[in-house]
Formats: sequence, structure tokens, C-alpha cells
Amino acid sequence: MVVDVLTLFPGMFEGVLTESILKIAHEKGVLDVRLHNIRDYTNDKHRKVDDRPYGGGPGMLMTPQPVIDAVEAVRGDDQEAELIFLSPQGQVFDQKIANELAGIKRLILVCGRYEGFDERILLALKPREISVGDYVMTGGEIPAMAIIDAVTRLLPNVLGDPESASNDSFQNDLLDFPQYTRPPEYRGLKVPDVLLSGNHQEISRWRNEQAIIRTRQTRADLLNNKGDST
Ligand code: 58G
Repeated sequence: MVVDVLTLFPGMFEGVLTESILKIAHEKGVLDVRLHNIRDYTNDKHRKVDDRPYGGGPGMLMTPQPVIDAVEAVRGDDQEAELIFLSPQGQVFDQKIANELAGIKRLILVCGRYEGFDERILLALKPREISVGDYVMTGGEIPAMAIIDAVTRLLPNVLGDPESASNDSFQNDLLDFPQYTRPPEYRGLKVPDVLLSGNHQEISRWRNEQAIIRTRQTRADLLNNKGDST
């Protein structure tokens, strides 16, 4: 998958892309993230990318020219690339959207700054808008990293064990069941007997029950969404 990122702060991505799973995905040739500095596309002699809102109000907005020219230059004539703006006004990102994006060959992620975008940027480019949650950040960069991370781990051959992604919390609309590793007892806390029993049918049943209990306790909305809350 190719991911083009348009940002005023490409340096923010370096650490995230050169550690752990994202680094491995890059080394395997599965993920190619290309960073583009929106400021490089400005026609202004002072390389200005922001301006004051008409009608007044606090802060600054992204001005149309640099963002639109950057998107058009990066996209070229690729009609298939999915253009995504990170924005609190967007569709709220979830595992289903992560799965959908994992099936796309090329994503173009545009990270805003300041108080947002001049509306004509959205009217001209008609991007998909995605939010990583109902809160405002100082820029779209960290939300873009969240999306790159969640999508990359779903790409073929990224995780060592192909089951690790399909067993995820949320792939079945439930939170994860409790998990234990060695030792069998730590500070008096024992691993549940069923997990040591070797009875895989009982283990499956216990895990499913636990997942449902946990989900009902803290995320009942996930059960409600399935229409089978009780
Ligand atoms: C209002 C405020 C509109 C994504 C800020 C647009 C981006 C949160 C998310 C903005 C973001 C999220 C400017 C800063 C977008 C722009 C950016 N904050 N929840 N902030 O995914």
C-alpha cells in the first residue's frame, strides 16, 4: 500500500515509521509512506499557508492554494487513490473502516493545522473526512498516524501470525477476553484453572463469556450496535 501524507510537519512521522511493526512493513515492501510538506507547494513569496478567517474569529485557517496544489500534484492522474482529510468533522474511525482502507492500494492523507480548512478546499477536492474520535487536536498528524498504524497491521504478511489480526478486539464487536502468560502464579494472583486445563472447547467458551461480560461492563454500546443486547 502507498500512503501519501500531506502535512506541514513531516518530521513528526519519522519515529513512528522507523520503529516496530511499521518499520517491518516498510522493510517487507508492504507499506510505502511518502511524506510531502504542504509548504513546498505555496506560491506565496513568504511561503505562507494560513490566513485570517473572513467574518472574524480566533486563529487562522489553511488557505486554499497550497493544499489544493499539493493534493493535485501528489495525486497526478491516479483516479483510484482515496483522498482522506483528518478532521473532527469526519466519520468516526473504527475497525470496520480500518478493514475497508486496508483493501485500497493508495491513500492520500491530508493533515490540517490551525483552526481548520477554508471551506473551498473541501468543496474543490471533495475528500472523505475521517475523525479518530470526538476531540480536537492541534493537527491531523497524530490522527493520520493512528490510521496508518491500524490499517498497516491488517495488510497481508505484516503480523507474524496471520491470526493475530483476525482475533482482534473489535473484529467481532467484542472487547478482548483476559489473557495470561507465565508464570502460573504472580504475587498470589493465579492464572484461571480453565486456561491450564488443555480443554480447548471449555477455553473457547470461557473466553467468549469473559469478552461479553467485559463488553457489557464498559462498552455496552458495542453490544447494542449488534442488536442483541440483553
Ligand atoms: C476544527 C478544528 C476543524 C483530526 C481543527 C478542523 C484533526 C482532531 C482530529 C481542524 C484535528 C480527529 C486543524 C487541526 C484539523 C483541523 C486538525 N483534530 N479527531 N485537528 O481525528
